[in-house]
Amino acid sequence: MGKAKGLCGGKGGSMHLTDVRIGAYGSFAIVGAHLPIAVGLSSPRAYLGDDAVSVCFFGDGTTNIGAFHEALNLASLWKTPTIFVCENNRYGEYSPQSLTTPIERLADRARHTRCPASSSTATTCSRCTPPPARRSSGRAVAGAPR
Ligand SMILES: Cc1ncc(C[n+]2csc(CCOP(=O)(O)OP(=O)(O)O)c2C)c(N)n1
Ligand SMILES: [Mg+2]
Repeated sequence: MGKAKGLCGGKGGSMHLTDVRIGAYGSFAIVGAHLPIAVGLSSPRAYLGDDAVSVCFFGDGTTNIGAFHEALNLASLWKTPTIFVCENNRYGEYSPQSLTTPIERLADRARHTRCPASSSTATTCSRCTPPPARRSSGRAVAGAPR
């Protein structure tokens, strides 16, 4: 059931959450479709000179989608302040990572584009040392050409 007072006025589910007033530019039913959009949205930030970054979240299965690799490629080439957060629950729908993905450590997928990447097994950011969100944010801002 959709909620009339919900984010999308009851017209979309969890894959269509958008509220541009708070900077939530969309989740989409096509796995990985939001990643190039996040890069595109963060691209002008580099020229505006502020410290804002785009943060996009996705799952382990999404790293097998072409849009993931395209997004990393452009983010690295243009040095956009984009943070890619992969939440690895080791499954894409019903398929375990071992049946769909030839590598174990998914952060390695960033290597071929030279995007700096790190992994953590902590389930809350405050337990990570050093906090990867803060470290990634610093990198993203530093990478942006001013
Ligand atoms: C292009 C595309 N292919 C297939 C699907 C069907 N689908 C929806 S969620 C999903 C699995 C996504 O797995 P993962 O990225 O690991 O995210 P998780 O749900 O585990 O957080 C799939 C294959 C889809 N929505 N879009
Ligand atoms: Mg998953």
